[in-house]
Amino acid sequence: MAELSAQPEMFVHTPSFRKHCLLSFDHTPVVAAVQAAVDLLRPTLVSKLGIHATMVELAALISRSGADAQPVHRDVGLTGEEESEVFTVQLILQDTDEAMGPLVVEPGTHRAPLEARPERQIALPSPKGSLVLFNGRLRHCGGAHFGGLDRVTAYVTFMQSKEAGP
Ligand SMILES: O=C(O)CCC(=O)C(=O)O
Repeated sequence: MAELSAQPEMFVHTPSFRKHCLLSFDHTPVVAAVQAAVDLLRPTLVSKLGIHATMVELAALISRSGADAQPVHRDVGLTGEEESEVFTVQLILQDTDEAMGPLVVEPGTHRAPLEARPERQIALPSPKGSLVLFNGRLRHCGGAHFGGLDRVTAYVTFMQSKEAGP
């Protein structure tokens, strides 16, 4: 498989010990795995985003021992103004335990006003092959990587098309 080449730091929060790599056709096995994940989740994605949703990012994210937790953030809905719905499908490419800094989410915050204080955070350690689907308005972050193997995920993000509607 082609070597993954890191993108400029602007693509990832807290870039130290993290690499963000846009995926291309050179990365056939990963792209095929993401395609299979999307096929599986297609009914849900279509119900949330409509049939005309567009893919806005296809990438891999690698975090290494030493990576700090990212600031908790939303991918969209930052202003409180109405924005297109966005969903991300994350594919976990190897067994990921708590120490490897899995995705951390604040459940329900995709529906909460921006100023609301979240009630709880949960980390999502996951076995290889797991899929995580989340709303881009959800408050989340990559956790701190305290040691062990690199954590590698691939993900694809889709955005509702405003013109066509759901
Ligand atoms: O590490 C993760 O799973 C999430 C990463 C993330 O939210 C980001 O880089 O914006």
